[in-house]
Amino acid sequence: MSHLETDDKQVYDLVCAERKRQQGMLDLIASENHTSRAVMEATGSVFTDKYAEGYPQKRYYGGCEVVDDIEQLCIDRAKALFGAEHANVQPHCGTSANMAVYYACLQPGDKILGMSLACGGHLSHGLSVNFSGRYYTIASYGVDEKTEMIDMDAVRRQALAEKPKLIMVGASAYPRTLDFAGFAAIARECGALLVADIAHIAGLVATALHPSPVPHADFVTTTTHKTLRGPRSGLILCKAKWAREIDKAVFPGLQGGPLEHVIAAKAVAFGACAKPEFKTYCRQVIANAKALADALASKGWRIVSGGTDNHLMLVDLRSRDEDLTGQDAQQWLEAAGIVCNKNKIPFDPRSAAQTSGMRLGTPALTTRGMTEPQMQQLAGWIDTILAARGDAAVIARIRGQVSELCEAFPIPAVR
Ligand code: DSN
Repeated sequence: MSHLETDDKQVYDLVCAERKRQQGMLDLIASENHTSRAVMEATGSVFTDKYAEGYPQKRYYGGCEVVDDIEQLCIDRAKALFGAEHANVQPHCGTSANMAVYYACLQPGDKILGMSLACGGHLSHGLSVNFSGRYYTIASYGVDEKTEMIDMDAVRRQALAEKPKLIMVGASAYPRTLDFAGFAAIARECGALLVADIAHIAGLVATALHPSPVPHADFVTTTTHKTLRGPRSGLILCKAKWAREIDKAVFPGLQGGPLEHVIAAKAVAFGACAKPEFKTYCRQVIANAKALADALASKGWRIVSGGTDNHLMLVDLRSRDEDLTGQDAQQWLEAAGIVCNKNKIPFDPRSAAQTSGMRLGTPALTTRGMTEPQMQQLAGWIDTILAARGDAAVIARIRGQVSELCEAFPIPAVR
């Protein structure tokens, strides 16, 4: 980054500081990952200069012959990766992908049945302060109080009673396999459209390590920067019959010029996801999550729903210490170089600012090459820090060990 260093030392120094922070800490935020140098190079490419409102071969600007090729390549790779009939690669993020789907097939006031944020859903699935809760009528399903898993019979009963126009399946903090075929049957029975938001599990879906919603759902939305390990962005897949409506909803409905540099980077990521080594990576993501969950459980930390089927877990902090909040846990672990996020657990009596849980995910650590032995080590450190209630000497000792582990497993940006 010699040009950045010469032209704007202040920004250069901040980029270096962030790279150093990422390299020196263990990222257990379930929605984050470390991209390859190739993805970063595409993101930082000359495509950032180009206006390309419209779609390949139908643009409102001249000079689009090369962006047409890159966007078409990205579309083709997305369709092939997921076996989808149509792909729109222009949404800037997962929320804008969901917004475009609603815009394409709903009228303001129509009813959406989605998973509540309190039980693991997402803001854009109907939270009152989000656009989704403001412009649509929302009904929410949660998880069963005993199993902490989605009860498909309860969802069916609710769907038949609420008669939503659209059912949303997908979550930000749900550690179990989603029954897309079951949701599709419910949607058919009550005459609703089905949207699957696979933002968290897209990599696992692309590698057939989680059942795919593509054959079942009218629309599939995702981010591209979590388990897919691409740039920070979004994607919509849909049946061919919805292609025109979706494309119109994204542009000119909700967005202007697409970010062709990010689309180029998505093409790189989708290309990488189609390689056998990506499936090996995703297998290890799941194996690491299981190893970490098992190791924490063996130390007496209750894992919500009793375990994990995917890349993340929720830890009920009350199981070892009634007074321990997610806020405290996040702060103490971060001081030791372990970054995660506080998270409400189902039926949590505490607020979202405090929480009784923390969410841990393994995509980023697995990208660094970590496997089960490192997960055991990590569980030990987490247990020790939380048991010591953030004791400064304990944190300082473990911070040193975390730094050594980080050095042994560099992030792609410093390899
Ligand atoms: N905010 C993201 C997460 O952390 O799960 C979801 O979009």
